[in-house]
Amino acid sequence: MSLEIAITGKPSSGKSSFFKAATMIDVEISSRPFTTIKPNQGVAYVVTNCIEKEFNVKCKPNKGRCVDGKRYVPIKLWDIAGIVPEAHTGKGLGLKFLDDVRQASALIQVVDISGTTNEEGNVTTNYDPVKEVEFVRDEINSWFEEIIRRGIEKYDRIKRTTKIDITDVLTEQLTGLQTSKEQIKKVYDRTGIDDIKQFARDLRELSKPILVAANKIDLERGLENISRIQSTTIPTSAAAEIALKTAEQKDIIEYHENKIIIKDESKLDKKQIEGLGLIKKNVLEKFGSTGIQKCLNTTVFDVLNQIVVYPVADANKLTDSKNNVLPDAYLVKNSTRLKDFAFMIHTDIGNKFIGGIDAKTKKKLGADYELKNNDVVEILTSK
Ligand SMILES: Nc1nc2c(ncn2[C@@H]2O[C@H](COP(=O)(O)OP(=O)(O)OP(=O)(O)O)[C@@H](O)[C@H]2O)c(=O)[nH]1
Ligand SMILES: [Mg+2]
Repeated sequence: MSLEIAITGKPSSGKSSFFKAATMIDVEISSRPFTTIKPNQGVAYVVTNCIEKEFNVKCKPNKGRCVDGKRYVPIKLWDIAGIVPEAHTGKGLGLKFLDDVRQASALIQVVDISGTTNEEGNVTTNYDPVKEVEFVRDEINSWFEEIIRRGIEKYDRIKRTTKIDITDVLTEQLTGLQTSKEQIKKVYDRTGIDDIKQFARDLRELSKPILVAANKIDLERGLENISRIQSTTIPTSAAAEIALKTAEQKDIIEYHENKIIIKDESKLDKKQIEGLGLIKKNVLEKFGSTGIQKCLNTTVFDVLNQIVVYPVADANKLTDSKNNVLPDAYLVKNSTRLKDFAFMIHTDIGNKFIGGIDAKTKKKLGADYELKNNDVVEILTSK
């Protein structure tokens, strides 16, 4: 069970480019609106300092990898069709395809910050990206609203004959949307449900927060537009990230976060050298990075408040039963209870849970221990 994140946005904003930049899966990319119809899914990674350093050992990850002390923890990424204004009334491809991303815990909204495509994804000049940020968010809220509305209709139908709480009906209605009963209750207590629009907006914000990726920063006008966006925004150039990762795969350059070193200039023509120079000047030096990795990390660690926890079978040796060192790195919500974590690993481990051991202090931990970032824990079970 891995954490899922979905990429959304208007047509031609660069969603599939972002997806390719993050996963290096070769999906179709083109300036024609609605290039993507069927969703793409793949594995991307968040990067964190591996705990191996602290213990002075070398880890052997089961999933993902660890390079130079940086642990790549897998997440699932979705790339979906574009959203146009009034999609909730069926315009464009409508909102039906959003059902594919019900499992996503957060959304990355890719916005064309350069203003060179309009709300339908067609070429224009000076389109205002602020409008784009708002209309896509409104459409996603409308998607929630529609599902909630159906839940309320159901409640109205059954309330005369059955004694049932409206939040229970809504919890059932929203099953699979990554909305918990606690979240629904929280919004219900705070906002009430008389104004369904407001309720839908608040619940969406709580259960599927949106991070804005201000994409195409390599083009002019990007910078001035970013400053006008109100929500959490990270500048990105998906095109630059694809170019750099491709050159790295071909062994043409070394690429680390914000630095590139050309390894073999003889493999490049004049145009390619110029291209790399432009990426360096207009993206890396100006913004610090292409922003793709930053978007994934910020979504997981800041927006979703996740931490990394390493379960081991032996707190002294830091190994699993097959002697692999620090084999697993789990993403869980900060302060998850140890016993709940045991259930996340395996129902069996949860059922047989009797306690835990902190591998750093060797102290015993109880069921209610709240996990913190970089905890390494052995879970003790009854036979
Ligand atoms: N300059 C520049 N162009 C980009 C960037 N990202 C994407 N593009 C271009 O924008 C166009 C649309 O890119 P896609 O990734 O196909 O966009 P999309 O949002 O998936 O589009 P649909 O699937 O049609 O909704 C393509 O021509 C890309 O090359 C970027 O960071 N910089
Ligand atoms: Mg696409």
